[in-house]
Amino acid sequence: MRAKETAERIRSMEVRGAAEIARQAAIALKEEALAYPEMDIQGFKLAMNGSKGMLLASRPTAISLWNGVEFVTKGMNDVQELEAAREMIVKNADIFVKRSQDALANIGKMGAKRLRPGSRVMTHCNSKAAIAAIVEAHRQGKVKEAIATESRPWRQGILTANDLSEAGVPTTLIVDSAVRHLMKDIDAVFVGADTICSNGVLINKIGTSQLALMAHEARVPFYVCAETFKFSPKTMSGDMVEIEERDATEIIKPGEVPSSVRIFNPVFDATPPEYIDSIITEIGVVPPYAAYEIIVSEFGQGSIFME
Ligand code: RUB
Repeated sequence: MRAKETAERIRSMEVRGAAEIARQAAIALKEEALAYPEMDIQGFKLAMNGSKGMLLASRPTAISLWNGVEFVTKGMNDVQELEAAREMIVKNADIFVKRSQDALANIGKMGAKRLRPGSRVMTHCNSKAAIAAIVEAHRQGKVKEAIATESRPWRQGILTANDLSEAGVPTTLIVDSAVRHLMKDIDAVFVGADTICSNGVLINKIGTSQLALMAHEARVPFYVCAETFKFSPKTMSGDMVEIEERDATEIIKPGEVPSSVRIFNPVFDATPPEYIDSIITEIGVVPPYAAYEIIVSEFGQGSIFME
């Protein structure tokens, strides 16, 4: 699928989840590179930069999208020959997609080690990385029950309940406001990440910080399952993460409240590192305070000099 259509599918959330939007953006850039009809390298670079801009504008919060398109187009401006540039984009996109898929298996294996047999685990929203850990732990006979939060307003918890039960995991679906009521009986919480900042702050689906606070209060370990491309080099250069706000129609139907009532629909929130026990990445289990080192090792010290 080409960039314009992919950007629209990401904006409308037909394609969603931080890793999946990054993968689809990488594939779209590959398609654009393959479809470029003319012979001039300058036109190719302009077209690729246009596609990149369109994809980046589709959703603002997940750094995976930015890391994905940067990975695919890295070095393009130094190439002087069209076929070499095309080949490079295609190769980079294939590498990114494969690495991101392989990462899930590692995260699953490492995440599963954090559980003992008979565990009850909770998850929020619909994170393929968190689900990988729960499903692997279940395969090892460690999961007694998984609890999926509904995740209003978009209700990604329904997707999670389906994913988990399809994998054979005994699953319970709860409304978000039932989290504290259940927390005392939970052995671990696994969530995903849209962005991990250089100071260890986690940005994930709205409500994640409430889960973390309640887990902290109940002394329940809180784990973040995140591929290294969820870490943000941009925050290392001081950038703030933009929290996406979506349409009021995701929360209410027309006429349910007077038009004087403001509807506010922020869809991500920030969890401080002190509520996070570990971040489970494909290269190891690390404390949130290691975010800076992960960014330097994965993206290079030079990444802080970006615009
Ligand atoms: C999805 C969400 C997920 C992360 C991680 O939000 O917050 O927890 O993106 O997902 P939305 P994954 O539905 O608004 O995209 O582990 O699959 O990358």
